[in-house]
Amino acid sequence: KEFNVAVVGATGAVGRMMLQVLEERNFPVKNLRLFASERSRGLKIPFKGEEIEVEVLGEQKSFSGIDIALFSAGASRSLEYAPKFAADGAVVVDNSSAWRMDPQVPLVVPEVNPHAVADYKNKGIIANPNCSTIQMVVALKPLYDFSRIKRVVVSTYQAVSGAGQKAINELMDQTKAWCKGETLPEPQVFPHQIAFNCLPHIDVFLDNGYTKEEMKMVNETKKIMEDEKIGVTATTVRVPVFYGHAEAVNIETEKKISAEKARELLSNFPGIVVIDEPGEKKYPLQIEIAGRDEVFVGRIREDESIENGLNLWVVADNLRKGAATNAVQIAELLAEKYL
Ligand code: A2P
Ligand code: 11C
Repeated sequence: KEFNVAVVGATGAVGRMMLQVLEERNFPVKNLRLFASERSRGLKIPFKGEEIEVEVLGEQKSFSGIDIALFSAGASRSLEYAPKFAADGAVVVDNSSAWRMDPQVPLVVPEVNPHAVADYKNKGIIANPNCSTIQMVVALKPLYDFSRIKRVVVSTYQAVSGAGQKAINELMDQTKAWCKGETLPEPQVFPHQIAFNCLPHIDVFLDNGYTKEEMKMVNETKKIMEDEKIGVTATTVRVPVFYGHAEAVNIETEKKISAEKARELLSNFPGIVVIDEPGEKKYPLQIEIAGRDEVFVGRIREDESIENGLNLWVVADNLRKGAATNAVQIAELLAEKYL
């Protein structure tokens, strides 16, 4: 069976990766439609040897005939258009934050809660979690299945590509100017210089002093793990890396999990690759895992300051497993089991 697929935000960093992943995984696409803004009018994007012209979102009378629509064009477009696509018969897999906490909308990481996909029937929408949440819950799941996790303390080291194509260009332009000894261009995307700097500020600040990115990690983790009681506290940091988010994750479990047991549980879990030979200088690195679809875990240690604790270093490609690959995996589940 083949499906009519749409990608909304097809010209963006995630949208382009969605097209690449659909092609790589040979998703059964019958017809493909691409949507972006007025800025991309007339642009043609290659897919499986064909050139497909981008449509300007909003100029269509209806969206009928689309089976699956992958959205990554920002939350306001998702809020407005996901219900329209769904009303016209598509199932929307939405990469924005717009629908994630809607109790009617499933929030899915296929390795963790694939059964939740069935709830697409409520609104015709499935939400793809935030990139930093996705890679963390994949690493938590095999440990959680062995012993309930009571609390997670996470600090992130997030790539600029998480903030889109303009952010990638900003790090590039600042770095080039610095290398030439020129005055750095003024930041447009980030609140301060990102080249050679780390910013403890991703997305906007909320009333509780945390950023929205930090609270996404807290709230989305509870929903995906289906455990409102997991305590999660996060500090999210933007670092001058192009691709791949890294996370230092501290976990407190109910039962003791030795480092050796954790290594075994993580190694046997689909979608995880353990790289943990510190004596050989082997641990997951952003520049090495960029372009891969798995979640990489290393530096697996027992936390000696508490009875049942572990420390992990978790790295994944934020545009792939953190966004496009996870969305395409959800589309695969839909195609195989539901549509
Ligand atoms: P466009 O390239 O035409 O602006 P990124 O996160 O990499 O910046 O990408 C954002 C994506 O969302 C792009 O494909 C962008 O299209 C799309 N987008 C942004 N604003 C709109 C809009 N008003 N209507 C449709 N697509 C939009
Ligand atoms: C970042 N995690 O790295 C963000 C990007 O809610 O989908 C993704 C924002 C989101 O900047």
